[in-house]
Order: sequence, then structure tokens, then C-alpha cells
Amino acid sequence: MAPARSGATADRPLLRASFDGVWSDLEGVGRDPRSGGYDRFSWTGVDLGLREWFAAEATRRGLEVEVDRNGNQWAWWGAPADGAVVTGSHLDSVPGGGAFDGPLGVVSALLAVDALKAAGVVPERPLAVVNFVEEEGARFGLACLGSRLMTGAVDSSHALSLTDDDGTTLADAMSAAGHAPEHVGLDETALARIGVFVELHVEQGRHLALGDESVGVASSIHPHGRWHFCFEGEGNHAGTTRLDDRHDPMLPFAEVVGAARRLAVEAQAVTTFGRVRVDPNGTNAIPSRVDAWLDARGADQGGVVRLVDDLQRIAEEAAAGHGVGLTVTRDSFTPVVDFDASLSDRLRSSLGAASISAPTLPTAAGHDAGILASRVPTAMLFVRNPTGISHSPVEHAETDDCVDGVEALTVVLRDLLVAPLEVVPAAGGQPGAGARR
Ligand code: HGY
Ligand code: MN
Ligand code: MN
Repeated sequence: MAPARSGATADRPLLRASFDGVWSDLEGVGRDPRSGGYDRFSWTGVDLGLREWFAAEATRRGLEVEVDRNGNQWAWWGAPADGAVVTGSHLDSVPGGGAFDGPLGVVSALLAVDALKAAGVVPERPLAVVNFVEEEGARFGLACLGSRLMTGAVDSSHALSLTDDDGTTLADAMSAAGHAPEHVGLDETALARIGVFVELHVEQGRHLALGDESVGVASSIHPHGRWHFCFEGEGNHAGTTRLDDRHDPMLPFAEVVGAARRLAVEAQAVTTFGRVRVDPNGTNAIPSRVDAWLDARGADQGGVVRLVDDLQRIAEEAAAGHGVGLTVTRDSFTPVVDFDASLSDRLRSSLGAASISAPTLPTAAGHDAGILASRVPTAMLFVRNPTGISHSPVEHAETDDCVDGVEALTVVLRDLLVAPLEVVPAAGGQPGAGARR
């Protein structure tokens, strides 16, 4: 059941029509007609199409578009200045991803600007809609790359040396897309401009689907990380090589996959090996090498760390047993993120004042809001996902719920744009993340 209408937008049918219109313009970009999934990877031709779409939608609204040193796009309502209200999300996807993860936050932000302007809101401070680059890390392997670079959470030269599956570095991909890579890194100017950041996102889970509300407020992001397991064996003929003579990297890898699931159950965590590269990947060739990437997450940070340590020990024993080499590299780890309590409370109270009831829920999905939380006050809104499925072509959100999301975001932004942004201690948030004037 959708929440009581907030009344934030005078005409809901018009808003629904606007949503359908903007959504349909974006829907085809980077979509595989066979699977219905999306391959939207940073600094590719598809990404250029997405960036052009973003710039056109922003310009159509009279917003000033800028691209920062890390390639994130910013659309400004009002001259860029410190202490702005910033919203938005990302447009890239995982391989074969869904339509809503990321784009729903960007589209909703643009439509919220429409609603605020239609309501005659005169902001006390600038507003920016942002499109963060490479949030999924699908091309270069590091999630939230644009926000990590901006906050200095990743070393710039390390980031520029990251390669995609074809061996193209981030630096070369950015150059080829016409964006100079040499200035990537910590961007204090961009960070100072963020007074508060509010990201709307489709829920990646079923908390809302199991309840009555279509919109929720995030409390926290579970600790999560990515580890690269590289098993190096000896390539050989699949038919002529005796079993005793084999050093097959696939075998220790297979043991590790099973162990990862067992350890996840014990630790009440989740583990996934969703990405595997087998060299030379021939039916009649014993692999010389297997590269596999582990995604491990859980509410208990210590439990996740112990799980990966145990798994690494199991992998080392299994590899040794097959005369296979092993290296394990931690690609990223994001500790628990508790969103800024005072900002989240403020979201809840402005939603309540607009008679929108929104439960509070945690998530195990990473977001740019989670990375920014270490530097600026951030909060998130979630929109109901009936199946909870995400990172899949079947990811979905009902249009009525998406419109509820736009209305909720409009209510929240209206409050943040016109009322003072007090400086509040970030109770339970990250150090130094209190809202700023
Ligand atoms: O992987 C994640 O948690 C997010 O969807 N990027
Ligand atoms: Mn995602
Ligand atoms: Mn996302």
C-alpha cells in the first residue's frame, strides 16, 4: 500500500507521466535486447551516451553541468558554492544489470527539481544532482571509484593503473573518452560544496516489500569487501596428462567455493564468487591459471574478516595439495557505515510532516553515499523493490512506488533547501560528518 500522498507535488498524474517520459528516454541506453540486462561501464561509448543524456536532461532544466577532476558529473541549480544540498546516484551497472540500480536515484533527483521549481520553491542554498562514475566497479574492479577518488579513499596512481579485462587502464580509458586523467584524486573543492548528500536508491532486498511502505530511510551499510584469489597451476593437455602429473588450479578453486559458502553460514555473512577468469579457458586444456573474485559481506565486521582469513588458509592448503600457487589480494574493504543520525532524523521528520511513513532499514549494498559518509553528512532513501532482486535484468520497481520516491525526495530536499542546515554532532555517524551551514 503506497503511503499517504505527500502533497509535495500538486499533480501526481503529471509527475507519473514525467517519470515515464524521462525513464523511457534512458531505458534503452546500454540494454542488451536479448537478456534485457544492462552493460553500462564507465568511459565506454555507452557511458558517453549516458553522460550526454544526463547533460541534456540537466540543461533542459536550466541546471549548469560540470564534470569534476574524477569524471563525476554535477548539475547545479544555483551557482556552485560550499554547503550545497547534493543528491543523485550513478548511471553505470554491473554486467547484465538491472534498470533501476543507480538510474532511479538520478532520475528521481531530476524530477524532484522539476517538482520543487513547479512549487515555486526558492532555495536558500544551491542544489546539485550528481552522477558518480564507476560506482559498480564493473570495468576496473573497484566499486565507488568516483567517490573514492574524490574523498581520497583510493590512491590516485593505483586507481589510474587499474585495468579492465582487455588490459586497458583507467588512465587510458579516461583519455580515450576525452577526460584528462592526470588530475584525478582528492577533491576538497567538491567536498566543501557538499553540505549534505541524500541518495535515493532502489532497495536491493525485500525489507520494504515485506511491509506496507514504498519508501524507507537507510540506517547503515554492512561491512563489505572484495578479494582477488589467483590460483596458478600448469597448463597442459586435458587428455594426455596423467592425473598424478597435473597441477590443475580449478581444483583448489572448487574447494574454496564450497568452503566460502560453509563459512558464510557459520559467520551469518554472505560470500559470492561471481566473477571468474580461466586461462586459457579451453575445453581440452587444463587451465594454467584461475582468477576469482570474492565478495564477502556481513553485519558483523569481525566475522567477515575472520571468514576471509579462514578461507585464505583453506585456499592455501588446497592449492599446496595440488602443487598450485596462490596469491590473495584485498581489492577493497568498506567498514560499517552508520549514516549521519541527525540528518536521517531530519529526513524522517520532514517525511512525517508530509504524512509519508518511512521505515528505517539497513542495507548490505555499497553506495557512493557510504563512501562520502566519511567526509560529509549523508543519508539514503530506498524505494520498494517487489522481489528484492538486483544486479539482474529482472530488477524492478513499480512506477507508483518510484513516484512515491520522487515525492519523498522532493519533501526532503525542500526542507534541506529552505530551512537552515544546522551544525549538529554526527551522533552515530562518521567522525566529522555533522551537517554544515
Ligand atoms: O555492490 C554493491 O553493493 C553495490 O550495488 N554497488
Ligand atoms: Mn549495484
Ligand atoms: Mn547502486
